[in-house]
Amino acid sequence: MAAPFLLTTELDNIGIVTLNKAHKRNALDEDAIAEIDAYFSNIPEHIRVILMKAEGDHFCAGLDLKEHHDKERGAVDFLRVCQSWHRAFDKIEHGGIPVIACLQGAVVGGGLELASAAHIRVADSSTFFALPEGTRGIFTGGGATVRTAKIISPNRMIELMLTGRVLDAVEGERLGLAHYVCNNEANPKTAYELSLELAQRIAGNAILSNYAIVSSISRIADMSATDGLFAEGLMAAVVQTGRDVQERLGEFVNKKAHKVKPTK
Ligand code: 1HE
Repeated sequence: MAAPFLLTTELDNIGIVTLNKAHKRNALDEDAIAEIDAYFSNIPEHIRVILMKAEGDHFCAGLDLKEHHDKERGAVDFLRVCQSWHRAFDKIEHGGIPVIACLQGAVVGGGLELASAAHIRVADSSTFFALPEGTRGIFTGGGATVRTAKIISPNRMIELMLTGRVLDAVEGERLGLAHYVCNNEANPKTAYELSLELAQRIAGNAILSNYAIVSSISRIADMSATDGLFAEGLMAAVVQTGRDVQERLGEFVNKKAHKVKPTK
C-alpha cells in the first residue's frame, strides 16, 4: 500500500498536518486531494487550530504533472479534478478552524493555491512563490483565480502567470502571500517555531471569535456593502453573546486582562 500523503498528529488542541511526499516535492495527485478533503471534513472537536506543514525542502510543487500527463484526462475529467480541489480547499478556508501554513522552498502552482486557502502563511526564508502554469501551457484550477487573486490582486496574478516570474519570500510577504518571513536577521525563529507560537496564541481565543474571523470576513468581502454590514451585525450578535464573553470582558472590567500594546 502507498504511504499516506498526509501525516496527522496533535499537540494539545493543535492539529498538525504534514504533507509527506517529499521525494515528489509534495505534488498533489488525486489521492492527496482526497486525503486533504477527508482530514478537513472530520476535524476532531477538541482541535482549535491547524498547522499545515510539509516534509522536505519544498512545501508543495502543485498539481502532479506526471499523473496528469499519464492519465491523458479529457475536459470533463479535469473539470472534476478541479472541483475536487475546490471542495477540499473550501473546507480548509471555511471549516471554521484557523489554519496556519508553514512554508519552505517551492510554493508553486497548486501549492500556492493550497497555501492561499490557509488563513496565515509563515514562510521560511527559502520560500519562493510562482504560478508557472502559464509557461507550461496549462491554467490554474485549484482556486488561484479566486483566492490568490484576492490576496495579490487579479492584475498581479496576470503578470505572474504570463511571465512565470518567481517571487522570493520577502517579495511574497510584500504582496501578502506570506504574513511572516522567518530564519533571517529580523526574525531568527524557524517557520515551524513561529507557526506553533501563533497556533498556541490563536488556540487561546474564544472558539466563536475564531469561527467568525475565519468564516465571515472573506465571505463578507464578496457581498455588497449593505449585505456585508447586515451580515457583520448578525455575526457580531452571535459572537458577542457567546458563552465566554462575560468572563473575558469581566477580566477587562476588573483590570485583569492584558492591554493592547505595541510589540516593538
Ligand atoms: C513532480 C512535480 C510535479 C516535482 N508533479 N512530479 N508546478 C510546477 O510546475 C513545479 C514543477 N516542479 C519543479 O519546478 C521542481 O520540481 C521544484 C522547483 C518544485 C523542485 O526542484 P528540485 O530540483 O528540488 O526537484 P526535482 O528534481 O525537480 O523533482 C524531484 C522529483 O519530484 C522528480 O521526480 P523523479 O521521479 O525524477 O525523482 C520530479 O519529477 C518530481 N516532481 N514537481 C509531478 N509538480 C489544479 S491545477 C494546478 C496547476 C498546477 O499546479 S501546475 C504545476 C505547477
